[in-house]
Amino acid sequence: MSEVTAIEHLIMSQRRWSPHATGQFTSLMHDLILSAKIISRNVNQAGLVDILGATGSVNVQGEQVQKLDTFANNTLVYRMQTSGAVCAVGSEEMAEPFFVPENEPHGHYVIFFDPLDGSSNIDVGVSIGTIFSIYRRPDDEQYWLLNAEALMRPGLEQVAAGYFLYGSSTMLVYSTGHGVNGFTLDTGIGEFLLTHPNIQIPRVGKYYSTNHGYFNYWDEATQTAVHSFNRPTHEAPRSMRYVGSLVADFHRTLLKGGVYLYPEDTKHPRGKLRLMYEAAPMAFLAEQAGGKATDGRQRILDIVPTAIHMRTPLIIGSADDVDRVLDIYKEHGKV
Ligand code: AHM
Ligand code: MG
Repeated sequence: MSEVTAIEHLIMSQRRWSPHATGQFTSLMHDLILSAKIISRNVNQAGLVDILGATGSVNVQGEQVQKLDTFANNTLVYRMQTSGAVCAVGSEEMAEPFFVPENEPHGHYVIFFDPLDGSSNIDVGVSIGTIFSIYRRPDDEQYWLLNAEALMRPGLEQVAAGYFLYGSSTMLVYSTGHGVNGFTLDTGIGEFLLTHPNIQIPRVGKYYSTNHGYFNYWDEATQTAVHSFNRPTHEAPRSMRYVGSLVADFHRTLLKGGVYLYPEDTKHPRGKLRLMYEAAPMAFLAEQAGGKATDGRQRILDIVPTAIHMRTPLIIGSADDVDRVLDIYKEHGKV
């Protein structure tokens, strides 16, 4: 136990390396981690909701029971808003970003999150997660000029990104642009401990991951790309894994390698996933771990958002597997 590294210790020691650090990022991460611990506790009790009181009613403590995704959003927004480190917050659960009033404690960070990704999986006990993406407000930007448009920055400008996975254990995987580290929550001591230092995604993976049910909605290029994994001519077919929670599917892809595809299809002409709080943070992690992320035409991190809730196709994972999809797209004249 004496040799373990706790996340808060790591963040503090990294702060000492940066002479200009103001402590705002440390404060932001502290409040983000606290939010995730609170969400994780509630996710673990999700199955008890029926006996403790259904959504919308009052539980035995006399508290209003909220839907878990609303609860996760409220927890994160409140913690970020009061952290003193943040000037704006964008969330999948909010139509418009929230701007911390200038006369209240605020800092120069902007955070976007998907508070509870994969929430359709809650009722069936499957892993879900919280995804976050952090930007720094340019110092020369006038506070009163801050509006939704000013927040639409390409993913390559992220200063940090990551996710919390609420699975068989609760994990935090994040990067500040110097590689990717993974931490596991030790519930006994309430700390995230470094369990996966310097994660590197294998160049080629064991799995491919996509919603096969949409096969007939895909264009020929995507159908051919997927067939190259499950009906290859010169190698054994890959195993398919698809949970339907981006955090869980990406986490497996990051650790074991392979490719995750949520392409555009006739039902989702621009893809389903959201650029700013799903695709961009995962792309940041994938690249930091030596992998790739594309929408099929361009690098995800280069896309300049045109709307806070903009959707994008996503092909992400091992560099060689993503390249294989892009090569097939090129052969079909898609790129
Ligand atoms: P959500 O943010 O409403 O939970 O939706 C996003 C989820 C992703 O986690 C997952 O990869 C995808 O939707 C699954 O979609 P589908 O059911 O179409 O395969
Ligand atoms: Mg989501």
